[in-house]
Amino acid sequence: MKVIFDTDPSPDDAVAFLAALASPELEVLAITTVAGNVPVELTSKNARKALELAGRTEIPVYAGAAAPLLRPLVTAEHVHGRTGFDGYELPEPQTPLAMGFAPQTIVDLVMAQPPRTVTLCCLAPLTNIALALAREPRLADHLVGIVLMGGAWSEAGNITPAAEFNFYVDPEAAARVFASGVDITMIPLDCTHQALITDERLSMLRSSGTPVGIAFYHLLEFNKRFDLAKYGWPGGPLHDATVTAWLLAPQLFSGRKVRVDIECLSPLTLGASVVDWWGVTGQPANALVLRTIDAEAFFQLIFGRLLRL
Ligand SMILES: [Ca+2]
Repeated sequence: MKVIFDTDPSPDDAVAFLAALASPELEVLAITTVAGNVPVELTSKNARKALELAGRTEIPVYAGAAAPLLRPLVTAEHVHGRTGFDGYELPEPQTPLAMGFAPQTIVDLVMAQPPRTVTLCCLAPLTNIALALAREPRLADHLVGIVLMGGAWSEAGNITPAAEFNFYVDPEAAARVFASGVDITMIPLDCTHQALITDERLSMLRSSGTPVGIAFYHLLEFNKRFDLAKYGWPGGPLHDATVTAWLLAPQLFSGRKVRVDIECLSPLTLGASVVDWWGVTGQPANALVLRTIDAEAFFQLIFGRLLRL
């Protein structure tokens, strides 16, 4: 299965695409970066740091949008530190960025492949994807689909009481993606909040003794401090890696095809994903929304793959 990862690396993003690179089932065509957790210069740097750590510098990294479609950028240094990769010192990347603007590159790479052979894996605000869909109207039909981490139903929000971070940062982009007709699998907070990085799970990484394992032990340990203080849980969620797990092992999840719309007007609930779980609107479904995950099997799968690198 051919995939492109669109990402704003913090460590959970990097786990998602590195686990994919270690998986023979998936062929990663490119990594595209966007502003989100930190500005795009830093997400582009973090993506290359992760690839260099894993010795996979043949994977091109294309930088994309520096700001949301209509709004000023909101970032999440309070979670991931100033660099987005705080907690472990990785060397400055030596690999240059690939030439090209991420949204156009997504169009070019997907349209160069046979129809319905490429899946977009979206781990960040959806700015690049909305721009790509606008640049090439045939793109939506040419994709297998989009698998994205974002939104929430019963878990409501994490950046505001009503909204999840990726949708909140660029609600207009999210709204365009959900209105595009693309086959969407949405992995919301309802699902990722079940996938907690407990000390026991984290120790898998440290005890591996590999450079990748040690680095991600420390990077995820740093994230955990914020999540522990905020939620009081035994570990923080490994949000974005659920996207890779869905592609490798969909049997670990359950969900429902429903209508999802994104709030773009209300200041109070901006970026909220309105999930019609009970079908009260009668509107056609536009996304498969996942709500449960087998967390133990998920960590065995994802950390197992990561530690192959
Ligand atoms: Ca992300």
